[in-house]
Amino acid sequence: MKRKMVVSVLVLIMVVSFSLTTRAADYTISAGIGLNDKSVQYQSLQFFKELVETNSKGRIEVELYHSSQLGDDREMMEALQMGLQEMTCPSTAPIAPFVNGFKVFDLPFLFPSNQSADYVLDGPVGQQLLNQLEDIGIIGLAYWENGYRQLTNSVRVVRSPQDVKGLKVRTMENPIHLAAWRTLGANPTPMAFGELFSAMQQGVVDGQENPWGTIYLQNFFEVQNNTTDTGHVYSPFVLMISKKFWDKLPADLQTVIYDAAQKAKLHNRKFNRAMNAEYLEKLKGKMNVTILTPEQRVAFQQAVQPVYQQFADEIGPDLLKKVQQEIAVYRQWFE
Ligand code: TK8
Repeated sequence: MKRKMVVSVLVLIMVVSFSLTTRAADYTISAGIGLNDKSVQYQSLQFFKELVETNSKGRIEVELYHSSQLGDDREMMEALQMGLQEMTCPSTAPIAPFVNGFKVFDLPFLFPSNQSADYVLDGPVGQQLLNQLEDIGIIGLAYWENGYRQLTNSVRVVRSPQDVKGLKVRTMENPIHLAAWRTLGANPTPMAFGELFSAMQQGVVDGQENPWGTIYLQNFFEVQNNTTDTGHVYSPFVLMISKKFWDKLPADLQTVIYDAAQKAKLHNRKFNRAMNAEYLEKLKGKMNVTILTPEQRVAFQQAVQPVYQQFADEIGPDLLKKVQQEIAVYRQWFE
């Protein structure tokens, strides 16, 4: 009798633990990005996943997809709108065709530092733009960091706007980026990130622009031999989630996700900044790296200045002014 009881208790424990470990989560999040699994962005998503799965006590499961496995930035945003995919994290540039105000961040040489970008993005203007995503069926959770973009090309060393003339440069799918490169005399082509490597390899484009981490980790140096630290645009990422999915979640799980997004933002910015200088050093062994003097950078800045005039109305003069005022406040008090 006693022995029988021990056996049945053991069986019961086995059954319960089996059903606990195999029990599917209540909700599954598929999160996709364009960068590969070596990127800081992917590592930050892994941190996010761990927080969400732990803090939801397994009720939410997060599956990660890299290298445009689920589509490019625009396609993934459309999938979020339709509720076919739960999360993605595009640069703000491909968001601008969906929510106009995001164009403000595409203006060249807008943010003088990472910290001034944090100040604006985490402040009321940044939040107001995130809120506008709701109108297109998306919840904006947090700004992560892609970072300062640098030019690479396979034709010549670039030190001045003159050197850019005639270069076929791939840009993100964004009118201000196109206009800026046109103003410099380049021959820009918008293209999804997933097609970029082979386009460079096949000579469809001569060059592209992305942060050091992307240039290094995506092996762009294999098909590009020159790079210049133009730093012409600070590119934010937006971690976003489908509103269709969000609205189905109980409030406590929404809090778990929102909280993890903010903590992963800190992880993302910290490691992105820490790694940036290291990736630049590594590239020095693989490409001709040109570091501009302050005067040389000013030449680029002045050359693209007409883009501000050109797009002020489209962006909304009030929004632009507000962003510029916040940057000025940051510089006055924190630099
Ligand atoms: C990855 C993109 C990428 C961006 C680009 O999907 O397209 O050049 O900088 O990081 O978001």
